[in-house]
Amino acid sequence: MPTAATFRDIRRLVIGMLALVALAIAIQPALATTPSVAAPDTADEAEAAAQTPAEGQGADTQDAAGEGEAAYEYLGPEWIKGQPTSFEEDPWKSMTFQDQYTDDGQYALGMNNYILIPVIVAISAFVLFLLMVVVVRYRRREGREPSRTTHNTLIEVIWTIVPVIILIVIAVPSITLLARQYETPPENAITIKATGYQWYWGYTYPDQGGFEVISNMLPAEEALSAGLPAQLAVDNRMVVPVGVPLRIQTFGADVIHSFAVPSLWFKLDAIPGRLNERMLTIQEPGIYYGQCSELCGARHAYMPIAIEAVPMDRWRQWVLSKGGSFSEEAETSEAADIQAPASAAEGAPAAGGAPTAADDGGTAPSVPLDASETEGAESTN
Ligand SMILES: [Cu+2]
Repeated sequence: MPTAATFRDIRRLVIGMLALVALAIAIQPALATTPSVAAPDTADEAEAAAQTPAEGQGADTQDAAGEGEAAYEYLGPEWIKGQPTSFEEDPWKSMTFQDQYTDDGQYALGMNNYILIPVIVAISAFVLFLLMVVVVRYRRREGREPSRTTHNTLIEVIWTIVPVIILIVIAVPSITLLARQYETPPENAITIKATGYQWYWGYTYPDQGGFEVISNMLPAEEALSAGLPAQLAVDNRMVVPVGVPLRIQTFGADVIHSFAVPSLWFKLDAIPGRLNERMLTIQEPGIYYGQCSELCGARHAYMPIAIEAVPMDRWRQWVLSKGGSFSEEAETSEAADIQAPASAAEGAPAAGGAPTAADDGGTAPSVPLDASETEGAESTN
């Protein structure tokens, strides 16, 4: 017979477990890791990236978008990495996630494969097993007295603790993933603004002169004859540098669209009057397909997304071929000036201080700037 004291013990146990869950949730932001890919160091990085050239680009690989653009050659169909798999092609792969080409995507896929699926399978199998035991063992039989057993402290403690442990095991990686997805792009991330229109995408590069590339779906015959997937191939891809942090901004020009690329673990709504932003770092050069994922009208199904990730030097070629420009050289030399101790000489404006204080040169403090102050000053520009 369970006593009142036993119930008090159980209650204390449950409260303790809840506190543990709360703690696990609270420490999550601290566990969120920083991106493994370093920020681009312009020249050096471009050189390094150039050493992994996009091989296998024959004359037959030019994209339908290539007309008239000298210098830049688009990646061919052999570079397609992010696209759905048909059941005929590979039944198993057609039912699960696409291969992932970002850190977040691999983390999320790992969580699905090694935590969620095993937990789901184990619980389902256990419940099925219990159900079968009950059905077989306690079926109605002649002359059988029903059991009148109630309360079993050990079992009650177990069925409290085990679910709590399962929840913690799920909560820790889950909230870590959430925190990773909210990570702010570094200051020197390359900004690309994806604007959803009814019914196509526009990609603006504000750091490279603000040119916009309009991207429309290719007609099926045209795509297939180029060896590209119908319904996904576009006339102008969103070309980005690989391996460096990108600041992807989304915006809706008319109605709500959603910029979604499954193989990059990226989905962000494009909303009129609101600029959404998320960091994206692509690990490998390649072509990654996605689609508008917010029902946006009659041709919603015909506004695919195609991202082409290439080494930095090739990306710069592409930007130039589109009439874009680079002010990075100017920016970096400016930054170098600010970081040089000489700039802290008397009369120099105090970086990070209020602009007004810096203006009246005489009163500006001549305290040498430390690195953190310099960074702060840059970020306010
Ligand atoms: Cu749309």
